[in-house]
Amino acid sequence: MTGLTIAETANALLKGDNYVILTHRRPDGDTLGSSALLCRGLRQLGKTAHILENPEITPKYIHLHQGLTKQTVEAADVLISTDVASAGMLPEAVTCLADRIWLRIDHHRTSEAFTEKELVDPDSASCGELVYDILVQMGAQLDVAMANALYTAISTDTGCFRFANTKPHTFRVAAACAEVTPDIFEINQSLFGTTSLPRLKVESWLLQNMQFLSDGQVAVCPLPAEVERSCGATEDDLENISGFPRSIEGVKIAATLRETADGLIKISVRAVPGYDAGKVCAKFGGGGHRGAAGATVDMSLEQAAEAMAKALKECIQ
Ligand SMILES: [Mn+2]
Repeated sequence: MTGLTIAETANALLKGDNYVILTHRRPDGDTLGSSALLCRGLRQLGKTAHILENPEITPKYIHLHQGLTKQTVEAADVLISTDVASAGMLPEAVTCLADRIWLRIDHHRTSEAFTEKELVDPDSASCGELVYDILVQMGAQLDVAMANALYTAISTDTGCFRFANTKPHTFRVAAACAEVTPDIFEINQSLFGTTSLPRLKVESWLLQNMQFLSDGQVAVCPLPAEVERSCGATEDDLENISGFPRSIEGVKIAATLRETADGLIKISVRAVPGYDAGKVCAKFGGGGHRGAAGATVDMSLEQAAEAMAKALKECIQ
């Protein structure tokens, strides 16, 4: 593995062609937005570029990839991943492609090198900002579609510029988007200004069933799949549901646990500055950022909730 600078990444991309971009499973605004930005930027510069179709993309974000995807990877394709911290984060059907990734662009702190080349900056709030810096270096110009994809990436990974990862650079890149697109208000309104009824029902259930520990500094929220179903909640409705317990006054670190379709438990931990969600999740074989991290465990929902309660209480002491 070679760690690249922005300039070296730009040069390497300018030399090559026939790019296919991979995104992560349970795709969020950052992996989808940064891949769309990269694909459009490469095309603007005369390259052949596609995004490999992600079967888990949700209706809320599907417009970002419209006209950019293809369904298979050919032998001559050069693979790039955006916002992918490990081979295990790739969608199940394409984990076999991990060995073929030529360049990984990412910002996960606990990530491990697994590709030929990588540009990883854990201080960057979003992967989208890194892709933007690379494209600027390559001579690309933001157009409206690129600005909308980029703004989606950075606003979702910063909780609309509220999380502790938000840097001066984040605002500068957001300003560059606002210079180009008339859609900032509309994107904010759709991503942050409205809440679906199923989401409110789930939040209300969580409020009545979550466990508060360590004098209310820790919250543990096991969310049975049956509750999600009965509330009529989709993945779009539940995006960032793990941020909900942490938003309660006094909570320093919180875990939300969901049952996956294959019988495992997906844990998401959110922490305020001074506490390390990534460290907690690493104990369970996962990882992520200080403020937001995750792990998947093979336990029952109750067992996993108990284990998390113990781990979170320890990290408060
Ligand atoms: Mn990200």
